[in-house]
Amino acid sequence: MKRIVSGIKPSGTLTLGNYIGAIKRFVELQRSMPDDEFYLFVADLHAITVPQEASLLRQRTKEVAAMYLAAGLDPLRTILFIQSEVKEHAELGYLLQCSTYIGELERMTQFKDKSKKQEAGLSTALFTYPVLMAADIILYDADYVPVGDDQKQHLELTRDIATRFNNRYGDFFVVPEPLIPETGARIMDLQDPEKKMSKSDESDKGYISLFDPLDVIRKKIKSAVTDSIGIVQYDPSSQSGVANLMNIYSVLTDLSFAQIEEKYKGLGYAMFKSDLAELVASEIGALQNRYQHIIQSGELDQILDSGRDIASRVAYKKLEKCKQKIGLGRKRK
Ligand code: ATP
Ligand code: LTN
Repeated sequence: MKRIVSGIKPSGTLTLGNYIGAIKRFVELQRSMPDDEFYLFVADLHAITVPQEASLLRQRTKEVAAMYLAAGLDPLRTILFIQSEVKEHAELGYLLQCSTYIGELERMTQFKDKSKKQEAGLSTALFTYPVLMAADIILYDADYVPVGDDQKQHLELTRDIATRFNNRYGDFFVVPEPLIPETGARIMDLQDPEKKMSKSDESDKGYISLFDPLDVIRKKIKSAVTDSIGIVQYDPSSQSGVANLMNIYSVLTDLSFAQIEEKYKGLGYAMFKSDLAELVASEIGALQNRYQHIIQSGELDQILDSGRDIASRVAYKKLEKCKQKIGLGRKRK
């Protein structure tokens, strides 16, 4: 039996990028791997690496959990929990910092990008964040970690940290493999297709929120930046905007790029965008309906309580053994 672990930060509204790159994928994996175990958490400790308003953070934490379920995650087969409710994550994060080099963290492109945007008041935790992410994963001996393309480097670091620990203290952590989808691993900003669609972007025109009204979603797709070539074809180097829309189209319909090209041959962008707008609106519309049902049902708290209890038991055992390996505390008899 394999174990699959992943998380999403409640740091802003969930976007179509999160849905396609992570949430939808997770649900598909759950369907295609019926004998395996799924741990999924809301990474609230990661969200506070940048300032968050307390009541909003609490609200978003629940939103993310409910959205996972709305996307079709089976609560009976998923250990769904909130990261900060399992205190072992933070504790293992500290222990792993002792096996991580400053130079490794300085090389993380996400940190470099985020610190460029904000000069003053950068938190230490934003810098050490990938170590906490490593802890989130190896605490559960994850075999696979489904993530978007932007997390690849963090996963490589996780593998290095786990391997280093194993070399130093003897085989102890499973070294995890990333699972990055072939299509949809990096959905780009609709207004600037050179940039990743991001929930923490200042302008909301470039991203589609899973909570946007459906007519706003349609409008955003229709006004997405394209080019003057006018042919629906997959060529990310000269038609990055169209390539991005084709990615979204392909993930939502399962059509290949060649099939999409064929379908819109001689038809131009207006028809293609209009069809895509309907596809996205209908997918998100269904998601929003299920979300409303879940948020109102009161079931969510029970699911999160039970997730927390199961995850805590597993995490406690692993962490105790880890501390023994390192030589912390008194020896267990
Ligand atoms: P931020 O943009 O604020 O850094 P984020 O959305 O990247 O936040 P998370 O919420 O932690 O950060 O991301 C959750 C998951 O969604 C990760 O697996 C990430 O790789 C994936 N993801 C995020 N943005 C995209 C995107 N534009 N395309 C595909 N996958 C994405
Ligand atoms: N760092 C990720 C979110 C995240 C995560 C994890 C993903 C935190 N812990 C563990 C997979 C496994 C992000 O910013 N997208």
